[in-house]
Amino acid sequence: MLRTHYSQDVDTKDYGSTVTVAGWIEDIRNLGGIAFLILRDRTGKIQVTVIKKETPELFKELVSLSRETVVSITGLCQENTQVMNNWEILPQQAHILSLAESPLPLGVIDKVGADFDTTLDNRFIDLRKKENQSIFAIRDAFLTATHHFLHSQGFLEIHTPKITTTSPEGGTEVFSLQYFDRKAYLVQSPQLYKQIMMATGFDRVYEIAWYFRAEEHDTSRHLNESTAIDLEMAFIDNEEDIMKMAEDLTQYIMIYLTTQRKSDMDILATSPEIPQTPFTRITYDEALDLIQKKTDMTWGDDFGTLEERLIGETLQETFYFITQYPLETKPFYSMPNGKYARSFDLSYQGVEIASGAQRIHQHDLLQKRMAHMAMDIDNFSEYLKAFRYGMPPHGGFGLGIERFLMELLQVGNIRKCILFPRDRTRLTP
Ligand code: AMO
Repeated sequence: MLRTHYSQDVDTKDYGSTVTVAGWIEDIRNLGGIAFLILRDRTGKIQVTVIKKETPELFKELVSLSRETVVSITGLCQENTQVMNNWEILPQQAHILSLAESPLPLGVIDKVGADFDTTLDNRFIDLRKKENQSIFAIRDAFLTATHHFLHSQGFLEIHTPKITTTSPEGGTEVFSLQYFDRKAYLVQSPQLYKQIMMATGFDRVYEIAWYFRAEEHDTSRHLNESTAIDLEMAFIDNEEDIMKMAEDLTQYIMIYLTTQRKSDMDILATSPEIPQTPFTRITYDEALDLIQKKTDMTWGDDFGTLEERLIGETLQETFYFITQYPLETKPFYSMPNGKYARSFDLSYQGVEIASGAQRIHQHDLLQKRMAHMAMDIDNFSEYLKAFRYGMPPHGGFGLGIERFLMELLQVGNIRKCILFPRDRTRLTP
């Protein structure tokens, strides 16, 4: 293999021997008789020191290269406590693997930042920046932690269809598409399928899911294509069982990230605290009381971004649940409890990162709720069928991966936490 993982593969035993390394030329400092090339790969950077009088041809070739050119360099690995990593390479041979055009559409180490659209337009370069590499290393660890934890709790990972004929989370916010001679939609969430799975006997399932939502929002916390941890579990007593799973998962993820990804957290200058469980729970009514004087919201309205922030600021808690929402603010599948739903939202620093509920598992009640909400029941016949032949009590939640990361890493915009964001105006790259 061509590439050497610098910081992982080279150590003191290599001092004095010939090694081959490969990567992107981040910077070239030519001082006339000596030049320093900074070479970068996923694991870090190294210095290549080229001395004109020792290798004149190579010197000429290397100093003429453009930034971000990909090279492979073979040379002597030499100890030098003056440089990063305490060693450098004195090159004997170089291969230009891919010459970068100049000027770059986006700099990797430039001090002057480009505007946000330019960074997203040139995402393949933007992702070379170490802060961005850290975001996605943390995202990867976030998913690893999720898999560990949920498997330890007996969950089975599933994949459900993304092309469908129904829209569980509200009728208008769907992307439609032509499916041969029929009209179909991209799913807003795996909601209906993860519930159908509860009728199969797989009583604990989860999916790293895609959400496709044709919402017109153009905010720093909404995407039109986002991902989530979606889980569903059966034989629950009530929504409290689901909240317990959500807080335990969250705590596990936070412990995992702060131990396994400490260096990436440091790069992003964040050091989150491990939350204690149980998280604070306040009801919708209590939350409304807290902010009553600061908002003109009335009972039955859903909390918006502003209200969520106000509640967060007033409560002074990192993670907390808001429970018992008015039934009419929640989707048809939420289990009623008088005029409330057995539902909850999980907030992180005043931003909703997850929502969940105990679901209605009784066929007739479900049909009644759908009729009450003026839904086209025929359209949901396949879903409803799963409730007629043995459906245990169940519930679950969906936790937005980008929302969680955005709050955890305090990056200010959700688009930074997904590789190629899709928003109101952005469909490329
Ligand atoms: P909900 O619609 O609240 O619930 O979504 C769950 C979580 O997904 C994230 N999320 C989004 N993130 C970025 N951009 C968006 N447009 C977006 N929409 C949602 C949020 C949110 O808390 N089926 C239910 C979940 C369940 O009850 O199991 C659902 O989809 O973090």
